[in-house]
Amino acid sequence: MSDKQVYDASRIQVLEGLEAVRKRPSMYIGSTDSRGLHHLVYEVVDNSIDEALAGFCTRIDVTLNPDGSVTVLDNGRGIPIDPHPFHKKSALEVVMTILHAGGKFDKNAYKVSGGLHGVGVSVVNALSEWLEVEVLRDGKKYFQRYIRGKPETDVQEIEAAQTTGTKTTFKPDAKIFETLDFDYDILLSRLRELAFLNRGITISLRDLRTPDGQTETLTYDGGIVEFVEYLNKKKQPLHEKSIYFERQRDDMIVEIAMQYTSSYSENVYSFANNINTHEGGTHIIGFKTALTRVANDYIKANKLSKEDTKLTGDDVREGLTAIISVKLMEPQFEGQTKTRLGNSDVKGIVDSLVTDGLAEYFEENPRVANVILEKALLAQKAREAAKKARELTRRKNALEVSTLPGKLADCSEKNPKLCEIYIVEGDSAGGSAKQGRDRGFQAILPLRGKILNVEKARLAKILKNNEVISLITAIGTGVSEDFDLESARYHKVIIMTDADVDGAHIRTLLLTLFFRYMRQLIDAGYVYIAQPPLYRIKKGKAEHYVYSDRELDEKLNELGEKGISIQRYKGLGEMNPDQLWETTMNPETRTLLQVTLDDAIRADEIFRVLMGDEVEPRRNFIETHAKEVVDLDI
Ligand code: 0RA
Repeated sequence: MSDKQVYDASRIQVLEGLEAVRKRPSMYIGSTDSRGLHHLVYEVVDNSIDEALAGFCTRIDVTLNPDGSVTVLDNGRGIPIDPHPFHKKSALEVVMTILHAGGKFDKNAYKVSGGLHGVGVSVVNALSEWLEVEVLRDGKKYFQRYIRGKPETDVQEIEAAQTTGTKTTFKPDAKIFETLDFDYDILLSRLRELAFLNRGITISLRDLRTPDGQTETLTYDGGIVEFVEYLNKKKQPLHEKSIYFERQRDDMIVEIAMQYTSSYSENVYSFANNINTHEGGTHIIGFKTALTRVANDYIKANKLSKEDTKLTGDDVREGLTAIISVKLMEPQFEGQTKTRLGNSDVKGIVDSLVTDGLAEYFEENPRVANVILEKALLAQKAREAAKKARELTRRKNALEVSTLPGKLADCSEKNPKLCEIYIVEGDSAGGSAKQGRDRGFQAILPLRGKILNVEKARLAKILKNNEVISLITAIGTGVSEDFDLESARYHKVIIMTDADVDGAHIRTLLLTLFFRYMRQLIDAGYVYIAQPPLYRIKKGKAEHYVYSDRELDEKLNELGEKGISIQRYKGLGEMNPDQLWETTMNPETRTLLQVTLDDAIRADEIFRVLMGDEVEPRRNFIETHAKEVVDLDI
């Protein structure tokens, strides 16, 4: 893009004030739920990360304040405060109050933010009840405060300063957001990701809402090499050091770190400009193509297999943990969730980097090469064995509906877009659900007992489990390489389990199965968790259902405590069919939680810790996250 175009584009956007952002916040930050709320922090931090990538900032401190505001402090050059040539106001004010004005002054800045984020800090300002910014520059401290995006005064020079930097504090607007509650763990995992992806930068998170001011400081001099080792912390690596390649070409930097473990799953994550490209893209394609080719070439050249074997990509990636991180000037983000990298030149660059780098690594480390490729050859044999088992669960054509599981109470509607399936734990809850449902579009599949833990077994074994077979057959898509989203028989797959230990366990088992073998189902937004009520409150003839202990307290306060009866639901089976319909299944009144892969790594960690072999990390995890997972059988 030429400078002229940049100038014109920003002129057009000036017409659109911050009012537009307040009118349609979701257009700018995706949503106004918890996700959107956290997005505000990422947006501000991204600007400091850009300053770090430009080589001027080494430290970013994020603080959660007791009043619900958040402070982001960096030691960069400070946002310029001089008058902006076009707007005739302080550059700082322009950045803070005009849409898409961020970073336009400095043509030389290595500005990589984009895609999901990169909407600009003015969006954060517009969606904040108030925002205060302090800039340290040229030996002075400057200050400006805004209310819902509007400056209270001009930029003020308040005192002398020795250092440089930018400090932004904002309080998200309760008129915009459904929740104002920042989650320490969600922020920590994103900040940790950023610290891994941008080696050497120090990022801290401090929570002043807690009495002890919980703090974490993250610096990873090893960058994504440490990231891979962190992800493999609870696994058994097949080689001690992770393999690392890096290449810089023109304006692009490509980095790859990889390490094999004894596990059966694949954990390959890709990033473009620090954004997790869940949907993949040209960098991932380049990586996978090269990896498979190098592996097959090595097997052939070194006669590791008697037969004329050809490993597939899945074989070569079994047990692989890898991070592919690219940084480039004009990323093209495509796909449903704008998380697929589209830049076509990236593929070849990544391919040649992996081809050269890995071939050389294998030559220099023949013992490691052998261990890795032996595992891939085993995976290939297992895959052949799984093929037969899988064919049994593959979707049959419409005439063969008799192959659907006997326990499935299907719906009459044939258009998958309109169909829902409730996966229900146990026969008694299944019975209530069958009676309570709208059989027009709601199907019920009761599961008996626990499904198999997919984290501990290869696919061949998993596909012998009856509960898993019923589930996969009912959903219709198949699994793994055979997965076909178009064949989904329902566009809502709803997990409905009890609000107790067993329920939490079954839910996690199901999510693990989806995550590992039907991930596109989650990507497509088809997977949901039903929210049954915890209590029923009766006062006179009026009935109220509440979904949490906090809500119970609020409701009791509201109603006054006289003449009230409270029923606690221990399981779905205790509700009669009408109640179950009204509280949990009726689209008019129910709440469904959509399962997203917003943070696949976080999900993966939870799955791994909760489902893997090692008891110790699982116990630790449960102790620190007791409120989220309740408990599981350890
Ligand atoms: C453009 C130019 C310059 C600094 C920045 C942007 C900048 C922006 C942010 C946002 C958060 N922290 C930041 N730090 C710096 C400075 C150009 C110059 O000094 O010549």
